[in-house]
Amino acid sequence: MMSQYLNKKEEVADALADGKAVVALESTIISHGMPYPENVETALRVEETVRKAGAVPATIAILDGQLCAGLNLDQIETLGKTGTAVAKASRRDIPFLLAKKQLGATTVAATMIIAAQAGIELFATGGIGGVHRGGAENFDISADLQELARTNVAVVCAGAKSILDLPLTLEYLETYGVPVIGYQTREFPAFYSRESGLGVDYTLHTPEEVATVLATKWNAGLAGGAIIANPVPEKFSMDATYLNGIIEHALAEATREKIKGKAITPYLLSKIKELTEGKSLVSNIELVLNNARLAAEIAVASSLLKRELLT
Ligand code: PSU
Ligand code: MN
Repeated sequence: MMSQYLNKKEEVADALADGKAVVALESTIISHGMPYPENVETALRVEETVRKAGAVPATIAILDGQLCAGLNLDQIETLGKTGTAVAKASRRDIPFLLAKKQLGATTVAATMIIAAQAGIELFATGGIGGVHRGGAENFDISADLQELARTNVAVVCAGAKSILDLPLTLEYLETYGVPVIGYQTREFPAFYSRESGLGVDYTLHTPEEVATVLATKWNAGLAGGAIIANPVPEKFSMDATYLNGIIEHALAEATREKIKGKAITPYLLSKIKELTEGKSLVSNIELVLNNARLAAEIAVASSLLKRELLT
């Protein structure tokens, strides 16, 4: 459902009205996921990658009391420069930020909500939130998972980081009926590494195949999103054992410093970057670009499919 707060950038509105391919992009990754200026540079490269693959990018954020689908350069720059001082906005935060006309960087969950209102079906990001380690006791389960269960947007990601409990995350997604598609892989990728040792139920090999399955899901009246898990390119894949050591270290520091709730994911991301001496940032950037390209290719295939069905 569209709300009175929705503001589609003209280019995005035009593309959607013409049935052209559009890809949604999140903004928490800009303000909380990477340091300045790499965050702004990456956000712009991601938009450029989407364009090169034939789709229109719509970076999403909350600004001036509006749910914005599509940002201009100044707005992206503001999000990147303000960094973690921007409110990290998930579903529960949206009404406060709108009412108070405050700046909000949207998580996967909030980006899905706004994308769905705008009529955008494809969304590219780095990694999704999930069930945190110890989740069975501390109940720290990202709102991203509930959103995937209810909102009709497909998320292209490189899996999830092993800062999370990946087996529990996959169990949760199964319970809530969220399809997890491995793109040219039988394994659920672990963000920085191509492998996690965990399988996916379905493997698809082309953007057209993915577009067909997504259209079939929604045409069959099955509400909710889907995950298209696209492994980091081989060249930028990091050694899982090395990373697990780093992650254990980062988690121990988070516990010592009593970091909890919405602060834990950004804290761990910056700790990992510090402990890998910046190497994790390089693979983070490359996997986001890789996901943006695939999301655009799927969006193009979806738009062709809809045209064929119309003619
Ligand atoms: N995982 C990453 N990078 C990120 C995030 C997650 O590898 O930037 C961000 C995304 O915006 C995701 C959010 O939606 O963190 C999840 O936060 P939480 O675990 O608090 O729900
Ligand atoms: Mn949480």
